[in-house]
Amino acid sequence: MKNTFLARKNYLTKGIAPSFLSSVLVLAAFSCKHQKESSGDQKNEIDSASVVDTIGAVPDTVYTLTSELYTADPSAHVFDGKLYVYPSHDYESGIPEDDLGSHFNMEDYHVFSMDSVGGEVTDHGLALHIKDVPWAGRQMWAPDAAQKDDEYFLYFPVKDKEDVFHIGVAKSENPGGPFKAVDRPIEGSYSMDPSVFKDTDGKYYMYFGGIWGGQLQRWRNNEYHGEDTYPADDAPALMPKVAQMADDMVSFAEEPKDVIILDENGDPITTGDHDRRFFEAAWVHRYNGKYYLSYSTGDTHKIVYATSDNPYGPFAYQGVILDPVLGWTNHHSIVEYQGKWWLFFHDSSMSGGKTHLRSVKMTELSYEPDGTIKRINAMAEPNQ
Ligand code: FUB
Repeated sequence: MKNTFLARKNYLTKGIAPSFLSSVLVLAAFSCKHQKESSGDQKNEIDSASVVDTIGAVPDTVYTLTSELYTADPSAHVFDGKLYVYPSHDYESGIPEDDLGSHFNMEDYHVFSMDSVGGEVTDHGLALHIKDVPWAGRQMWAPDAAQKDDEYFLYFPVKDKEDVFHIGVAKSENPGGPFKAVDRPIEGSYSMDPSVFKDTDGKYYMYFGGIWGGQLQRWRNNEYHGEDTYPADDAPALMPKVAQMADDMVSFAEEPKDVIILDENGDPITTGDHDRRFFEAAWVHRYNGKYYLSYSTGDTHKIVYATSDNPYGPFAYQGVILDPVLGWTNHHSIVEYQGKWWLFFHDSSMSGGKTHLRSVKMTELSYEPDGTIKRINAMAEPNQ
C-alpha cells in the first residue's frame, strides 16, 4: 500500500545548543552553593554541591529526525550499512490525558533511514497499520526491529481487544517495510517497550516491560492477575523482563525472566527508589565486552544505565545518561554508527510541550576511559 509519505526525503535538522544556557545552569548551582555556605548550613551545602554534579553536559549538536511527522520512542539500528530508525508515530487523536497514557493512541509506524548523520533522511512511508494486525485493539507504542539473514522483524506493543498489552511481530524483506503482521502476539509476551539485542554470538534477546500504562504491575511470574499492584517501597522493584528469541524470531525460546538491577551494595533497586528504579524503555547495547542496560525512570524522567557481564544480568546501577527532556516521557536507544556512538531520544519541543506529540532527536554519546557514559542534558536543545 502506498501513502503520501512514501520515500519522502527530509534533512536532519541540526541545532547548535547555546552554551550560555549550560553556563547559566552551572552558575545558578554555584551561586546557590555560595549562599548556603554563608548560612553555615552543612546539609544544604552538600545538597547544592550535588546539583552541580547532577547536570549533564549540553551537547554541541542535536539533530532532529523529521519535522514532517511527530515521532517518538526511537529504536536505532545499523542494517546493511545504513542507519535505520524505528519510532512510534505520534498524532493528535483527541483522547484526554490520563496516568495510563490513553492519550498515546497511536495507530501506525513509519521507518526512517539515513546514510550519514546530518545527511538526508528517508521516510519509507507506512510500515504497518493497526488495522492490519488482526488481534490488535488500540495503542501502538514503542517498537523495535531486528535483522536475521535476509529477513527483517518489526516488534511492536499493542493492546489486544481486551485492552491487555502484548508484543506483536511483523515481517518484511526490506528494513524500511512495509511489514506484514503475524496473526497473533508472541506467545508468553506481555506489557510493552520491546527491544531486541543481537549478541556477538548470534543470539537474540528481547527485553521488555513498563509500569503504569505499560501494565507490568498487572503480571507476576509471567501470569496475568489484572490488578495494579506494586511491591512495597522497600521491596525490590518490578524489573524489566528478558527472553531469548527462538530461531524463527517470532517466538520466545524460553519463559521471560526478571532482569535484576542492583544498587551499590549489591541489593536490588527498590520500588521507592524513583530516581533509579525501572519504569520503561529498556535498551541493551554492548561496549568493550560489557552489557549496558539503559532505561527510563518514568516519573523522575531520566534515562539511566546499569552494566553486567551477562545479557541476563544482574546489572549494577551506574548513573544517568540523559537528564529530563521537555515533555513527560523520556525514551532512547544507543547505537554505534560510522565509528561514533549515538544517543537517540525524543522531546516535545516541536509541539510546544505537548506530552503526546514528540519528535525524535539524536546526539553523540561518549564514554570515559573507565567505560562510564558521559551524562547529557539536552533540555537546552535550541529547537524548543
Ligand atoms: O509512546 C508511548 C509510550 O510512551 C512508550 O511506549 C513509552 O516508552 C513512553 O515513551
